[in-house]
Amino acid sequence: MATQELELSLLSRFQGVSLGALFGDCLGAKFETNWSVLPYEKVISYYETIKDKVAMGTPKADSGFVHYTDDTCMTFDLAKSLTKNRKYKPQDVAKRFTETFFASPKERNYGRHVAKVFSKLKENSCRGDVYKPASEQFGGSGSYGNGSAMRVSPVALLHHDNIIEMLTLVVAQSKLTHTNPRGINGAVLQALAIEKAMTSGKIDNAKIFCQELLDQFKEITPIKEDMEIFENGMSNVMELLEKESEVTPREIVSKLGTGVLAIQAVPPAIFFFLHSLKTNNVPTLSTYNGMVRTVLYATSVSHDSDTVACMAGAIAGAYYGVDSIPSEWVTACEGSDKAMKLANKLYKMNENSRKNKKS
Ligand code: R7I
Ligand code: MG
Ligand code: MG
Repeated sequence: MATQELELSLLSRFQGVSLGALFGDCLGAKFETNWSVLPYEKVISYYETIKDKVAMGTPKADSGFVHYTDDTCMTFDLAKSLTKNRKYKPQDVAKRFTETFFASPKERNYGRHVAKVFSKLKENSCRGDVYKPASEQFGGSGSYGNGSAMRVSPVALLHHDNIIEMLTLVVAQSKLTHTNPRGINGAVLQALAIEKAMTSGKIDNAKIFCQELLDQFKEITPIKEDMEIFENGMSNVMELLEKESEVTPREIVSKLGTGVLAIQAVPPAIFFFLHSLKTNNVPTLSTYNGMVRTVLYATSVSHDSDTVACMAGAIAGAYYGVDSIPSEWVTACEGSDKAMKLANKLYKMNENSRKNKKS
């Protein structure tokens, strides 16, 4: 890739995060319930079919005909609350999460256990201690599903360039649904990965990127319990990165997981982004740009395809910018306009707070 391709505006990177996450969720959603590794050709065929439908103006291919799932519902709810209130209001976020869930509990494919949190929040009309229902999940140990990491991108955008504030909010918003240290640390690692991709020029060495990210995570995460599990996950990512084109989908799944738990989703998302940096690491995907390679790769190999592709898409968007997402898919994805508007608002808010910090 030419270096100039990465001389992107910060705004393009913000929009890339928002639309990259949406692109990953919408594309991966088609295969979420398919609990096996898919041949790349199957995912490519779906990707191309949607592109063709849009390009040919096929009936029923109106804007937004490829629907998003809970990953985007919660990302939008969080982003809308932050931009509307201009600060984090836990009861407002809890209310938005709950209302959106009850508007379509089945169609959006929420996690199986998180529904209990929303039911309890609804019983109390999202008043009082809105963190309590989450703390009662799984006998009081809290969920370590990937749900708080999958929606964390707006926090990374709002607090770009201010890691301490970013992580304070990452932890707080996680605790609305996921209080287990593993669930929270998944969100911390995902937010740090987005920030690192956003602030990177051309990444020449994927392993160094990964090691630096792990070192930063270890040093800075506010949640010190159960960190080793992520250290192991990231060490496995580095081991696989070394193998370059020889790594097989089966090895990825057996070493990293690619499933519904935070530890099975965040390290793989980072892996799919980093391993797709080189055009030829997955030869079947080599004709696509880095963003599309990342999302197709994550979708094909992951069990939790919508969520891992959503996370990988957000990281890739931070690095490649919004123009890397094919325009046909931007048209096809439900909620593209909203994703763009929210990114623009978060950009403005972030720009203002960076200006205030300097003055
Ligand atoms: O984490 P969460 O919001 O689920 C997100 C996933 C994504 O793939 C979405 O696309 C959606 O499909 O679901 O919801 P939770 O229900 O809190 O966690 C997801 C799953 O993780 C649970 O249904 C459990 O199978 C598992 N899990 C646990 N299992 C045992 N012990 C989470 N925490 C635990 C635990 O403590
Ligand atoms: Mg989903
Ligand atoms: Mg999922």
